[in-house]
Amino acid sequence: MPGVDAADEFETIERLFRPLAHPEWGRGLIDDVAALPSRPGYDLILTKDAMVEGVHFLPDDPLDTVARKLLRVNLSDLAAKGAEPFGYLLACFWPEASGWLEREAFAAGLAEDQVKFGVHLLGGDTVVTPGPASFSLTALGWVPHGRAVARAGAQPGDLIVVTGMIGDGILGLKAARGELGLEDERVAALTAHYRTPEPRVDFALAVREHAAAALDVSDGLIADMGHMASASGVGILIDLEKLPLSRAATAWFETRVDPVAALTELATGGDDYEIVMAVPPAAVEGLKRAADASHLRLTVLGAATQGEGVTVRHGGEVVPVKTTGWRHG
Ligand code: TPS
Repeated sequence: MPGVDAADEFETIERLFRPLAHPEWGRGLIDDVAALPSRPGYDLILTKDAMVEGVHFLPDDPLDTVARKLLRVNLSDLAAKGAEPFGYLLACFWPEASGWLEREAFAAGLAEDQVKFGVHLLGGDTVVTPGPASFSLTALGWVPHGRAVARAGAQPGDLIVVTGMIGDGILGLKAARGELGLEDERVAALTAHYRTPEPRVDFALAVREHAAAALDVSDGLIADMGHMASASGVGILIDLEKLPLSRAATAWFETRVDPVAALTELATGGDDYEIVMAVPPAAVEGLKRAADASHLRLTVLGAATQGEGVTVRHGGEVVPVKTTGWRHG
């Protein structure tokens, strides 16, 4: 729809986004700002992630899943910090040629996940661009004062623990691109994981109670562990054969001739949105109980050590890893 004018911006806000606004703080999206009361005893935790067509999602990814993923990757960041989400700000950069169908699908995706995760739209901006479709979202959450979990904080001797499965993000991207020769059912499961990953929102409290350091796995497990290691001033040693693989990832793995290369690919691909934590040994039992209660798998991959960087072993031998994760040019 070329030449989208100001009326469309206002109609987009009024018809599609106003129903998503926080009933009080969003001011019906008719003001220039949102206004929220401070919460005594809590810190406000904010995070922002952008998604650009061709970089973070594929041109034929449905717009409702693009919206849901945008919200979910931000909620994943909050969860890894131990924060409970309540709202978000949104900026949409619609291509000149985009029309109402895309905007309606996008808003419908947000509406669905707002209910699932208990968050509301607080405000934002809607513009038209000559470039690719792009979206940016800032998520907000609360943590009791001083309790936000940092990337720094890992100590030598802490165990390195990860939630869920690793590798479905990169395999999901391959599946969505039609590059995986697996059964349809597996391709569908992986594509769904790539398009709508599951942020560990319910696990935020456990992260805050038991982890010394944490972050979510977006760039790639090894790269993200590297971020934790450098922020904390420790080394991290992990055993690649401990990588938790879904049934679909296991099916893919069994087709590979070089197991070390295959596991390395999964541990560096990114888009997993699991939480990797450094956990003091005495806290591991408590964390496991919390994971059992939310039917979430936990895997101990290795430990923090003296030194620096991430050392990856397979069968006890050190594996050289050249590219540790996703990097924008
Ligand atoms: C079409 N990818 C892109 S950005 C990123 C990853 C793993 C890291 C997190 O982003 N190609 C397409 N879609 C994708 N999702 C990827 C590649 C993989 P950021 O560092 O911007 O937060």
